[in-house]
Amino acid sequence: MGNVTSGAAAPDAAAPVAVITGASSGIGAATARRLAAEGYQVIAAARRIDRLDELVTQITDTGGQARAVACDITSDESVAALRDQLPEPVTLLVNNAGGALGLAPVETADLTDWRWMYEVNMLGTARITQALLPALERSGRGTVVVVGSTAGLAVYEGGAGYTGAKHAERALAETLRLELCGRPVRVIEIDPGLVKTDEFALVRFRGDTERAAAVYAGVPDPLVAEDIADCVAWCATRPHHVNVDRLVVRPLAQAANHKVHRRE
Ligand code: 8X3
Repeated sequence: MGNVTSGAAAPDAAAPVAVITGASSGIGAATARRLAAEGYQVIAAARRIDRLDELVTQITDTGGQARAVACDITSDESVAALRDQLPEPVTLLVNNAGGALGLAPVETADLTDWRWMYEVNMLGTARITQALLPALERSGRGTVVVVGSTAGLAVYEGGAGYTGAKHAERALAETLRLELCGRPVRVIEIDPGLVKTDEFALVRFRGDTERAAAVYAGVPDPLVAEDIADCVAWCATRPHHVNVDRLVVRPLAQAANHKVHRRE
């Protein structure tokens, strides 16, 4: 897809550039707002340009710098078009785009769903990371953040497609860190547990609002998108020699993937 760019505050050339994928909602949008507040020149990337435009307006209205770029991370052409219009230096890439589809057991799961999850979580992250690595390295102080999931650390029934994709994404992040050792790009993995956002569960259950609501039912204070944005901002703003390899973050009510306290 050809990329559409819109919205811009007068750019402060000194501000470091942060590219955030999946920025049209949830964790991505919250991260865009937070990084803009931290002084980054935010490039908000996602497929839905109308949602990005709203986000950019919010950010610029509060004095931040942001630009929206329509980008589909499953497309080579779209990612190349994004790369070719980035100002430099690009110091931060937040790989947030991803998602889950379905919760069917291995016996009956639709492998088309699995293919989609591998495309958006693993290959999408790989594609844009490959494209932006030269610019990140040229900055002399690059950071790649991979927003993974606790689903990349353990498995659960019905989750093989998603946990498989998230395990793969974690392997990508770990491998990249090894390969870049000695070069000025750090790789940080943030693995959230239960985060209540508008879309994650709704997408997983294809718009079934009851099933989506049940994911969070009775859970006191699930994490929200801003909690993860806070983690991204904290990791990204450490001195560049400090590499937080992996941050696992869950709500207090979730001791492990399967161990969730719910009020009656
Ligand atoms: C979301 C966490 O537990 O729904 O990435 O797989 S879980």
